[in-house]
Amino acid sequence: SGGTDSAGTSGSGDKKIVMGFAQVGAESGWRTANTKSIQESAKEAGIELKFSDAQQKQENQIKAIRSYIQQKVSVIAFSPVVESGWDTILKEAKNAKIPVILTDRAVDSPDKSLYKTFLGSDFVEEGKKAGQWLVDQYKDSKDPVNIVQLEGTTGSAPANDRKAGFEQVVTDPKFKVIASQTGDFTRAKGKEVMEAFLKANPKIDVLYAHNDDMALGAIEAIEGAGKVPGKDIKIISVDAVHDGMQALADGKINYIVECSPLLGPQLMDLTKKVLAGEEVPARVVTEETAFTQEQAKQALPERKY
Ligand code: GYE
Repeated sequence: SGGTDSAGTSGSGDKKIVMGFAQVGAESGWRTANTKSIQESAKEAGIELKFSDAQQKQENQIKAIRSYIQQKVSVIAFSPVVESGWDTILKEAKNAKIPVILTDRAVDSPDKSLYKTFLGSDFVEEGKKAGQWLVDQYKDSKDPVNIVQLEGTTGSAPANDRKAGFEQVVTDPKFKVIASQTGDFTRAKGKEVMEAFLKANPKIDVLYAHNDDMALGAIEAIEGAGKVPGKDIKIISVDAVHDGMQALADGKINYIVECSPLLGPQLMDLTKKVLAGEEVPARVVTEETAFTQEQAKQALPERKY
């Protein structure tokens, strides 16, 4: 290819690429699969990976990114835990001439020159798919439908967008969101918040959980309250990780919108292109589907996460 890449070496690939990756945490099955995908694909691509887990705290992610800048890595990739508050650290990376690639979650910085590209799902679309299933499911009913919502991490792109997409589609006034609270994308919190919802609300028809893990925690709460998940309370969630798909096949969840965590190979590919000075699209959207209970039974044996 020739030319000079940002690390100042010839483009022939003789200098090792070092990636600093600032992960959100290990909050869910999705995240575990995502981390594995990134680690495995870095190895396969011959990219040296420096990896940090921020335990869902923005300040830890900022610290990790700052340390990657000091270590003069070739590229920084990260999944921003929340959307806001990244401009300063992104400017520091830009001043140090280290390209940044966003994966999985977006930032709301108006200055798009602060990062090279954003690879990940369309979370609004996911919320719409979840809502559409609900609308279709209740299309012949005139009775009110009481919905509770378990939101993802407050301020995160998937929580904001999955909520917004759902609201865009679920517009009929018979649908009532009677309670909505964050469960921080974890099983433990999903269970705890669902227990509180059940205590406060005698009639809950539907649970919309922003990820499978919160739905799985909520299932424990529902069973603990003597109700049947998937029947007494219909459940919709997002991700389609293995345990979620199993619960769907078992009839405890009714519908799951897929969100793929397998972003590693595309991330390594984009990294090599960026460092070679090639043009990359500003936005790369992951391809996804959704599953009913019957489809989950069929898909389960082949699932990779
Ligand atoms: O849906 C959830 C995880 O950002 C898409 O984060 C990701 C979300 C995923 O904790 O399970």
